[in-house]
Amino acid sequence: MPLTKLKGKKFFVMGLGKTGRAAAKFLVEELGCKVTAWDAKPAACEGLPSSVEVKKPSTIDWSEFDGLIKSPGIPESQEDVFSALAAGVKLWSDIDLAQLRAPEATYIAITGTNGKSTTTALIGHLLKSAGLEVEVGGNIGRPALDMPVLDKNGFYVLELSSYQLLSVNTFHANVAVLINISADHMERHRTMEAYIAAKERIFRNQEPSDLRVVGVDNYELEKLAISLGLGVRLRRVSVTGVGAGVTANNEGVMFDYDFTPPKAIYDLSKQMRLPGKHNWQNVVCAWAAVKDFLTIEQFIAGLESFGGLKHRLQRVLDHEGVTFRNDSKATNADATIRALDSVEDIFLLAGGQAKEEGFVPCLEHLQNVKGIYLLGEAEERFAEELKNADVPVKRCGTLKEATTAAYADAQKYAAETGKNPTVLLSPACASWDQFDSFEHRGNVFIEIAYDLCGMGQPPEEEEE
Ligand code: UMA
Repeated sequence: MPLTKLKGKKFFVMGLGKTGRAAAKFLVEELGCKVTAWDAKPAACEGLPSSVEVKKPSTIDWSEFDGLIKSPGIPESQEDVFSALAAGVKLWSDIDLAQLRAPEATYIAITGTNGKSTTTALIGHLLKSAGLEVEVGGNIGRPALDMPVLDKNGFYVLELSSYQLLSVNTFHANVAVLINISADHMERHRTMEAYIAAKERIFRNQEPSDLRVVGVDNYELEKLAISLGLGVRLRRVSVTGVGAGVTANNEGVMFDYDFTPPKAIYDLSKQMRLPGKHNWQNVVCAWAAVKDFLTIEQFIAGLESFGGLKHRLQRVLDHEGVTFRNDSKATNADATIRALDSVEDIFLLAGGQAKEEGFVPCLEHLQNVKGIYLLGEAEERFAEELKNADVPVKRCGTLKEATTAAYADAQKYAAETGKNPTVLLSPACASWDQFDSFEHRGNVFIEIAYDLCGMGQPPEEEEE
């Protein structure tokens, strides 16, 4: 459908976070639409283009409207959304509009429960480092309509959440990647079947010649891969030895079975930026997604120059045999388990504002942990949960105290064993008791690490 068909139409924009603001601006400035908008927070309604009318959705006559764009976080079952849809107003996602605006570019869309930001950033980096024109956005933090328009030579690499996928309408991915699936966002989707159905929408509107990349290590996704049918382009990927087109084995060696005999592409155990099996799954998915556009040499060069994502097992610095890693994004036990299973000789900083499950799920994953340093509101609860663990636990109160104590013990351990221990911030907690956000907590940790090692101020990070 040409975008011109939407020119001058009447749209309601519900929720004025990043997505809603970018959409309102685009509709007014580029399509000359009449836009009415609303956000439950009064401050969010400020600073919009002057022609935008701000009006509460419950007071709206929906028969006057042609289209609705809502923030991904607002559920389809919300009363106002329901009223609009019942009145025949068409729901659009910003992803649909972004593609209608730049229809000739190539779209690589990535979803999954875990690792989708890393995979998205990695795919973007691989293509960029091969000299291609690339924009990276979506759930990773940059609304699709904030990205510049690319022509037929350009690539959009979009992380899509289940929330965003529920609203896509005309969007069509040239390459769609579904990495993995496990229960998440159940308060919104209610059942696992509904959650998988939302994720499956990434394949919506694809032509048989478009590419589907599916991580078949989950039984549910193996079933889904089969249901995509014969005669479509499908690359199955695995890191658990399941027969697939692209795999990594237990030692981290990537194989591509499209070659005869299967070709060993790269030994992932040799790179330190993306450690652990869960990251290997991201890399294998990335290769499956980009291998039509890059040579193996370009892929390896890009992989080796990828800095990793900030706050996700980020390697901060190495000093006198001790490594500091920032995994501040690990705001729940599941995420911390992934870190604990990926790194050796760990001096772990944990605690903050605890989630329902507390630290308990991590207790069976402490084999690589040499000491635990607790901080924040969760300190007492975590200390109690850890009382029978076979690991020394120190209560430190603050991130600074915890990092200082962990570093001192890690230095001692390095000197005694000759090994390379890691001071790992992977808190299994939200940050809001002592910090503004997980990003803030991670940045403070980086500063403390640099300070402790006498290395001055950390360098400005280049965002992928
Ligand atoms: N609001 C209402 N009425 C409601 C509910 C919300 O008016 O009933 C308002 C809120 O006051 C707020 C706005 O709607 O001002 C929604 O803000 P938001 O932060 O939810 O949305 P955006 O700023 O547009 O951010 C969204 C994604 N957020 C969500 O899906 C919740 C961002 O993903 C994404 O980066 C951004 O679009 C750009 O595409 C964040 C996220 O948490 C990182 N995603 C979830 C996840 O990764 O698990 C899905």
